[in-house]
Amino acid sequence: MQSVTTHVEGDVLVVLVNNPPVNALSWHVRQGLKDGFEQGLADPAIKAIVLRCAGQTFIAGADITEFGKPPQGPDFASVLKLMETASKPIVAAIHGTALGGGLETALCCHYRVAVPSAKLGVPEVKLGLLPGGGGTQRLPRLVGIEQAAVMCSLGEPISAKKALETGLVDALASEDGLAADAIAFARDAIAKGPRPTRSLPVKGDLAIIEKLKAENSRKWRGFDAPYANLRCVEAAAANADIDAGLKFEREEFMKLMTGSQSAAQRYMFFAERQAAKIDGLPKDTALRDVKKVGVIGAGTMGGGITMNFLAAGIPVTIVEMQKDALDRGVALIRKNYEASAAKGRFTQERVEQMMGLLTPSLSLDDLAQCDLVIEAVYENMDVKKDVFGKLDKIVKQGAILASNTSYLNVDEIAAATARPQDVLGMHFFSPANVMKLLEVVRGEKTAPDVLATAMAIGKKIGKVAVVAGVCHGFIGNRMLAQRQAPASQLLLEGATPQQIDKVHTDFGMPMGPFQMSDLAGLDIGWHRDPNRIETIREALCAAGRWGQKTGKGFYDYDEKRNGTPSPEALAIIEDFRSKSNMAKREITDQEIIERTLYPMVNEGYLILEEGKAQRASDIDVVWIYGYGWPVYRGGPMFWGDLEGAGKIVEALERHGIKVADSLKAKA
Ligand code: 3H9
Repeated sequence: MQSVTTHVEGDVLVVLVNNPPVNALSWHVRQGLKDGFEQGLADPAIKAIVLRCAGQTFIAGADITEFGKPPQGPDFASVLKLMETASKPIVAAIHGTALGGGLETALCCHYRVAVPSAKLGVPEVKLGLLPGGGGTQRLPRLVGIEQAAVMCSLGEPISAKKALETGLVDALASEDGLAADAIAFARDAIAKGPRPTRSLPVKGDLAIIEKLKAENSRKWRGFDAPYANLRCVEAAAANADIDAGLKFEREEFMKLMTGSQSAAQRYMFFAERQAAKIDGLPKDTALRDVKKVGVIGAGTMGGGITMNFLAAGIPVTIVEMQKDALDRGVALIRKNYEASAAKGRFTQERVEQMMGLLTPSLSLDDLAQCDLVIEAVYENMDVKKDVFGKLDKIVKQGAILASNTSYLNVDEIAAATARPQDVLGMHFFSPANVMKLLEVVRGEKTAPDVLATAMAIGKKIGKVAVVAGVCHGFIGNRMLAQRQAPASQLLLEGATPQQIDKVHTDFGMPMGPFQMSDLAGLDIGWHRDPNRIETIREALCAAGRWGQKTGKGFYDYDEKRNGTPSPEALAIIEDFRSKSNMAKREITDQEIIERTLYPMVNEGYLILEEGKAQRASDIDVVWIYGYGWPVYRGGPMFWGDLEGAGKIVEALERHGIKVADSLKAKA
């Protein structure tokens, strides 16, 4: 199959790209475009050219799989130049998503028409890049500095309607008549002639640049690409000569392209898509129908889980044992939705629509007709087994029974039913309506179609779902334990919570181990006996320092929950240390990395050795979407490779930590 074909419609040549799945600009597409446009320009009977795409979408960008490989075919810039300087008008006919290099190709056409459902954008920043095909220079000429700065630095696409308002497209075509409408537009353009974007002046106000930096300072912490995008937009304003701006853009693009941040973000793009694939499962495995969901538990987790399904238009029956707990849970769901509506995220009508899909209940019997039931009760094996035993008797055959357990053995839970093939774990992360990660825990007896259905449901409710095997804490929490335990040990040896947390936040994590403990609550799992003190955590709990909820934990908190170092907590730690006869010593930041992050990498290797994760990149997806590992570092496994297996093994052995065989083999 040829990826670019041409056909003549009277005096118009149509250049048609057909490179499934997303019409990426692979080398053979660039070659085809060059040949197609040259053909049109050389033929005196052709007066105008239309560029259109077959399939789902207009060109969705450069072919990311080609990055870093030896170049083939004509380079992108030369194809763009051929188009922009063409002597005959070229019209881009846009449907689906014109993204990145795709939109840049459209910008080098002289006119653009789009169907109303189309979306247009430059998402390169999400890959740690910038639109390096002239996007940062041509967008400010067409849509102005403000709109261009927003599009380049945030990477969100805009609708065709907005594109029309801003001048990015010249006309809207009818949804089903793009081919004919674009040809008609091209015929009209013959008289007007070509209108190269490069010939337009840059308009707009640079004040937007500082505004964007101020508004996004938290979100962009540690990232290079948003700032590089803004520098290029500034260069567009500073250089009336577009070629000078293009040269600057090229230099900035190459810096990002060859750096580790973009390598990590591009890796994550594919890792996320790979995670959806289940090894050994035929692609055409028939899924079970999930039209009605049950959630047991209306606490923070149950409520958050419920919100995902309501937002996806799936009715939920939520069950609690006590009326006041049920009422509280339902009221909280409403309050959360109303807070979002107040911020303008959606309308009050939508709030009512979603709440209309919710059925509160005090009886498990009301779950009988559900296709999927998710249990989110207290984290205790006996309680869970009791719930599953009851569900087995109540819920219709063929339904999927899932536990939201974060640590417990899913096989043991499944054994409480007579249908273990229908049981698995669906582990959401708190807050469950916000966090994107879903660990789907495959039990020993989980049926393939049950697993596939849970993964598909995850996608439907906007999660990134990852398959995990049964083990204590699955992928994420199992690795987390390898960070938290040595962090506590480092306190005993002389580090402060602030020092350890700062190493982690400087690394790019949203919070460090002790900030996280304070958020979760230090009293979780505490025996509640203030006279029994065997750990620093127990000493803090005994002093009423239970974390953020009591206004004090490892840190002191104000009413807005801002934490500051706590002299009292430090004194408690000092006291515990001297009672433990531990000598205090200087701990370096490097030692903190070696003892809290390297063991996580090591644990990742063990998880793979035991087959509890399908692939290393799945582990990285878990850490990026479940725990806020900085995406520009690509997850612990990717980062471990960058650090070097040899360096990690040497450090782990120096600290007396047992090293996974597969990590050792890599060193
Ligand atoms: C760029 O353009 C740089 C230039 O500015 C400068 C150059 C000098 N390349 O997401 P899906 C694959 S950077 C290669 O599941 P959807 C994807 O891996 C690029 N492959 O579909 C998947 O493969 P598989 C700027 C790509 O319908 C399959 O296509 N552009 C590319 O949910 C289906 O993808 C972007 O960043 C690609 N560019 O969403 C846009 N894109 O089936 C990136 C996708 O084997 N793409 N694949 O797993 C997207 O955002 C979404 O794919 C899109 C479709 C919205 C288009």
